[in-house]
Formats: sequence, C-alpha cells, structure tokens
Amino acid sequence: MSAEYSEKIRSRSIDPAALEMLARAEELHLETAWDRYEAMLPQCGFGELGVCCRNCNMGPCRISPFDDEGPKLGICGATADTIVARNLTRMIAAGAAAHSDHGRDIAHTLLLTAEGKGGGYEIKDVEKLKRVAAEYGIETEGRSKEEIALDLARAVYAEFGKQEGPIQFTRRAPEKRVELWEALGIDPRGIDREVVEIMHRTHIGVDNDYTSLILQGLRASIADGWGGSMIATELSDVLFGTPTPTRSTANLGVLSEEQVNIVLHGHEPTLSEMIVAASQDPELIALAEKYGAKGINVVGMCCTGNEILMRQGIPIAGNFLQQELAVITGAVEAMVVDVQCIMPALGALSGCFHTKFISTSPKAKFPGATHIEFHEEEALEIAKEIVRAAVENYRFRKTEMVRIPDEKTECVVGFSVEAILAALGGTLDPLLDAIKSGAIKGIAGVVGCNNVKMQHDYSHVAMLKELIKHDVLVATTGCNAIAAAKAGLLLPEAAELAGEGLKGVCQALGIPPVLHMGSCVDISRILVVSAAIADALGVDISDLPVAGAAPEWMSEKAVSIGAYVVSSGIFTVLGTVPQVLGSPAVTELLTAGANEVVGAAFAVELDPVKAAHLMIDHIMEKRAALGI
Ligand code: SF4
Ligand code: MSK
Repeated sequence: MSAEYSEKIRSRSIDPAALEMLARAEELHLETAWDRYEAMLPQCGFGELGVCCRNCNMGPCRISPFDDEGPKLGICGATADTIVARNLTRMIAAGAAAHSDHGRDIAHTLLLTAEGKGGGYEIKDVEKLKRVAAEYGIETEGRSKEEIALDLARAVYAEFGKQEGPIQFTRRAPEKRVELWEALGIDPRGIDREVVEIMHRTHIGVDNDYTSLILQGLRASIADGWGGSMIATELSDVLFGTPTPTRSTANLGVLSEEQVNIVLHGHEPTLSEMIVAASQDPELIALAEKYGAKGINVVGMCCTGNEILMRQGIPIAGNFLQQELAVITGAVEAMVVDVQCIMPALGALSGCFHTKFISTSPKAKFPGATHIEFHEEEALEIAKEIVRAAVENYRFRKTEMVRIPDEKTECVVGFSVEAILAALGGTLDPLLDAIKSGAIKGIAGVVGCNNVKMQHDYSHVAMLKELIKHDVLVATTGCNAIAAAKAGLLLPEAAELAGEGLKGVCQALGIPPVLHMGSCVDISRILVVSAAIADALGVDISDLPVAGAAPEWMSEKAVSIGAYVVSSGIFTVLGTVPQVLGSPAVTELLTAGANEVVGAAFAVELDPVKAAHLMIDHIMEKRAALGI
C-alpha cells in the first residue's frame, strides 16, 4: 500500500495509518511536525553540539569546537565542557521535574481521596496500599484504607521537600547500589531539593566542573526514577488498580465513524480515568444518540493513553507523532489533554476541523484551546462537562472530511511487576531459571518517544524484532510500547518471531515476547524487576544481563530516564544523538568513564539493528561474567 505514496511521505513513517494521514495532510495542505522539521533544516550546529549558552545576559555565547579561529570560551570564561554539562544537567532537571510533579499530583489525589474529598475516586488496590504503606513504616493493622492512605499520602508529600536523608523507594535498589550512590554522594535527598540545586549550580559562576555537574544530574535523575516516577506508578496502582494482562487494540483505526470520538492525550491517569467513567453515563450516551451518534468512543494517545489502556483496556490511537494525525482524520470531537508531550500545534490544527481542543491542567495552557480546568475535588462533574462538550460537538462533524485509516492491531498490555509474578506462578524462579539455562539470554528495557529526525516507529520496531529474535525478553513502556502494539509485538503469537528459547518460554507462560509495562513513569517498574532479579542472584544491577534503549527519544524526560537507568547500573543505547558532542570530555564521561563510576554507560547508535547488537553483546558479556 505504501508504494502509492511519494518518497517523501514514505520516508516519514513505517506505520500505514500514519502514512495515510500524512498523505491526507498533504492533500489538505495541512502542516505537521514533519513539515516544520524540514523547514527548520539545517538545524543550528551550535545547538546540536550543546555549546550554546544563554545562562546570563552577557550571552548568548557559543563555542566553536571545530573552528580554530572561533571563540573557545564564553564571556565569563566557561569552557565547552562546562556549557555542555550545564545544558545537559538542566535537561535532566526539567525531565525529573516533569515526572516528579506528575507523582506529586497523584499523591495529592490520594490525599484528597483519603480525606473524602476525592470527587469520585476510590482506593482500588488495598493490598498494594498496605504493602507500600509498610515500606514507609506506616501501621496498617486494624486501620481503614482511608486512614492508611492519609498517612501514606502525607509521608510521600513530605518527601518531595525533604532536606536530608534518602527517598524511601531508593531503598528498593540492591544494597550494593545504594552503597555506591552513598559513596559517590549521589544518593538523592528530596526531589525538589535536587532540582533546585541543579538550577543553582548551573547559574552563572557556580559549578563549572563538568564531572561535578553531571554527578548532580545523576543524583536528580535517581530522585526521578526511584522517587518521583516510582511514586507516580505505585500510587496510581493504589488508586486506579494495579494493571493485569488485558486485551485491547491500537492505532488510528480505533476511532469510530459512527460514534463521538474523544482522544485523551498527555500523561496523567487522574482525569482520564474519570472521563472513561463519565463516557458511560446513560444521560450522555442518550444525548450522543439524539445527535445521531452510536455512542461515545474514548481512546487514548501517548502515556495518558497507556494508563487507561493497561488499566481499563481503552484502545490507544497512537504515539507521540500521531497526535496531529488523529485530528486530521476529521473524526475527533474532542482532543482532551493534560500535561507533557502535547504539541502546541494542535490548537491551530483543530481549528481546521470541528475538533475541540480542550486543555485541562492549570499547568498546561495552549493557544487555540478551550480550557476546562480540572480539579480532583469535582473530578466526575468536570469529566462529564468535558464529555458533554464532545458530544455536543458531534453535530458539527463534517462527514465529507472524515478519513479514518482502517488500521488497528490487537495487543495484550498491563504487565505490572505483580502481573509478571502472577504469570510466573508467584515467584521469579521460572524467569531466573530461563535466564540461567540461556533460553532467555537477558532482558532489555526499550522505551521512549518518537522523533521526527527518525522514520516514525522504524527504530522502535526494528530493534524489538532483533532483540526477541536473539532470545532477549523485552520490557517496554511509553511510545515504544505503542509502536510495539501497532506492530503486533504485544501478542503472545509474536513469540513466533522470537528465537527458539524465548519462544518456548513465552508459549509455556502464554505471554508476549515484548511485555507492555505502561507509561513513561512506569520505567520504575523495570527498575523494580531489575532490583528483584539482582537481589535473587545476590549481585548488583550492573552485573545483570540487562540493557536499556531509547531508539527514537526526544524529550527532556528521556534524558532524565537515561541518566537514572545508567545510574542504576544498566547500559543504555540512545538512538538519536544527544546535544553533548561539543564537549569530547563530557561525551567520554557519558560513554566510557561512567562505567568506572556507576558500572554502566551510554552508547549512541542510530541504526536500530546495530544498536540491538550492542545490547546483545553487552548481555552476553554479563552472562559470561556471571558464569551462566
Ligand atoms: Fe556566556 Fe557565561 Fe553568560 Fe553562559 S554564563 S551566557 S557562557 S557569559
Ligand atoms: S509520551 S515522553 S513522547 S515516550 Fe510518555 Fe511518548 Fe516520550 Fe512523551
């Protein structure tokens, strides 16, 4: 089918639904992120190398690393090393802040729910509430779930601003890892403190030593992975239920020609859970029918999509680069967004259709959006107002503008740590045995975004296929997980694409070779599994046959993720080039020196098949070192 498209369109994505909508965009003379990327070329070489500084008003300054005549120091005397390290560390701060603020919002919802002000929320996983509360030293015996939740929410809340002492969940890491962090001075204190300290250190004239800057970046990133993100994951499970394997469908074909379509996009499960509930309101369904629709169809996008996909089986329309394409189907009554990864371009684009672009977070407003502000206290009421706005908008759908690609793929999602253990019969032993016997060579965490610099989804899918072919079990989250779903890799039947060993294990357990573990914050689940395996083998995470990758990453959150994964001892391959090459010293530290410090480092490899082999080689080396 793709042969019908021009070379330009074909080069943009491997997803047939995306190609169809890209062609449709061209036909309608609508601009997408791909067009804006082309208009941006060539991108600024100084920016690409990370050597541009705007941290004070004597600047902007830029270093010319490859031009003997050009400046080698900023006006204050900052070197390329300082500037690159400062820029990278600020990216980590932004990414860690985004994840952690998400975690804080979930803690807030838990607090309100415990106080009886939750606007329709209830605590769904009481067992998990008790387990997590016990970690915080909270008494659970003979107490109501609300009493326990109140103490837990307060304890978690207090951790964000903790001035001294560790974050509780960091103690889930193996003892050796914690000792290493302590020895390096990177065992994080409160998340807010670590982010503020980065902003302080990167101010003009404070920390100018690239190693010291990067170490603080690692410290803040650990506060994200083993703090803010893990808090978001664990408390979301407590509130909304811990995911279990669930069947659903993925890609733009989940939009309906005959129903009111509501796309939920962004990252937080709080509002989206309520919109799913509101969409089942008989009165609103009757209203939709009055306008000629055959009901209300809620679908997800990006990580908000992952949240409701894995907990409620709500179909997912696509990943990051498909948000504009969903609007271009002409079939979306409301694009409802919360926070993160939402393109501001959606405002103008929605204006070309009948689509209502509805922003909901007090923290995230957009030109061209209708703002219906979300507050947990009135969650269900606000959710109903949003669903009603979408239903009312169905009347204005222009049927002649509707083109929904006939593409959707079945998937099985929702492999939380608890679900993996259940699939294994309650203990990690079958997995450990499979690793020891070599049936499974190792485990890869493959995660992250889409990026217009790469053909959409190509690197995600090619890397996953190569890994499973070589008997590497994959845990996936975020936009990689959605790419995997669309490619059919989240089905138990995909075991046919795996090597003989992995295939046998998947068939015996009835699981896919690529396990959907959730949204971006749920990379914390991969950390928990890694820690549990390390503890079971009596080693550190850095000793395990485990590797990570972000084949198409683009966000600052991905920088923080990469930093905490490496800080946790996991070798990580990046598929797009980070903006650090202007400092050979920083590049060397990240790709080699880090091995001496945290026992793991980054590699950059744009070819996903070669990248998969870097991971496989690493896994084989670790196996050999463990004597398995
Ligand atoms: Fe230039 Fe230094 Fe100011 Fe950065 S902090 S803009 S390098 S003078
Ligand atoms: S949504 S951070 S584009 S994975 Fe989590 Fe996707 Fe990356 Fe956003």
